[in-house]
Amino acid sequence: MTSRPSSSLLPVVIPGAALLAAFLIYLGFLWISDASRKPEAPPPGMVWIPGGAFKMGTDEPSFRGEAEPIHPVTVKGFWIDATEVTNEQFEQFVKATGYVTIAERIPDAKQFPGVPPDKLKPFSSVFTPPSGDNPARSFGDWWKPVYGAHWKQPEGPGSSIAGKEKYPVVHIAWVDAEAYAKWAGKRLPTEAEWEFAARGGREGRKYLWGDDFRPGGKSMANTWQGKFPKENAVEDGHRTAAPVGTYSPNDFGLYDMAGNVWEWCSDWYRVDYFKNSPKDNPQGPDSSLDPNEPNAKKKVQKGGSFLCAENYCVRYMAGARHSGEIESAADHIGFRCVKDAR
Ligand SMILES: [Ca+2]
Ligand SMILES: [Cu+2]
Repeated sequence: MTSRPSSSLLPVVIPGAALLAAFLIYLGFLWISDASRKPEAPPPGMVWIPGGAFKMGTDEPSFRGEAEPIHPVTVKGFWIDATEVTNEQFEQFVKATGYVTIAERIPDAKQFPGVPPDKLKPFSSVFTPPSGDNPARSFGDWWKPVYGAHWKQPEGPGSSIAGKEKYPVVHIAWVDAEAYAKWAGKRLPTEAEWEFAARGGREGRKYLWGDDFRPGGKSMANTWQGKFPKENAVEDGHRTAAPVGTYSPNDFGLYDMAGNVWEWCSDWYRVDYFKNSPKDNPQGPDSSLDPNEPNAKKKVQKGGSFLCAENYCVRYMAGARHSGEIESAADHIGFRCVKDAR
């Protein structure tokens, strides 16, 4: 017969060796439960980003303080798409759900006061290099609203995505990206997660791959070479978007975290957020504020695009950020998703 321990045995003094053993078992339990948070099989096309600490933001003078101060942040582990969401992936979503993107919908008259009803037709913004002696000083000089431009017709009526299955989907508003992520059982990354993943576990680098923009003369990202917005030297081989994964991956194995297309994050955009961001797993502010567009509801975009040039935007640099109105799209805006471990 075995006797079961009675509660009267519990208060006995545990010898030091037993205490140590209990502690080691406890540590082992912590290790197992932590490891189990990472699913055994990677979701297709996704890469595990182990959690960690990093210094977020940049004090590069060209960004006029919009990504300052550089501040310490920690994120938990998560899965992230190795590439930007492609046309063929987005097409599966549309086929399955019948989803209609913002760029394909008739604009809300309330958002376009003064525009006559016959002009309120679906449109999106297409980069159009200014011609001739147009001085091209502000974005209105190169962003052209094009009726009928959307993800399936990136340059407008007559254009198509045939043969562009592996190109990043573009003309995606934040609302569209969010809808896709939900359908895919994923979510949009927080800005902190996105930047941690982009930096590839490296610190203090000017670019995601190092301090030299073209190491050994090799293009590391799809950006704009030459004088924006008129002269694109196309030294990297692509005038507009490039197929995902054209350039070398970062140290986490992620492609196009700099250049190609802008990528939406889940955070609202506030220019001053980094001044009081929490340290652990920041989720962004409660609402957006861009002093230049105080009435716009804006979310964060990261990574820069094929239009970012040394003389103009430079936001392919590590730590840079940008923002966009949640219902506006353009031909240099796409996204990728993340997924929590089970
Ligand atoms: Ca390029
Ligand atoms: Cu840019």
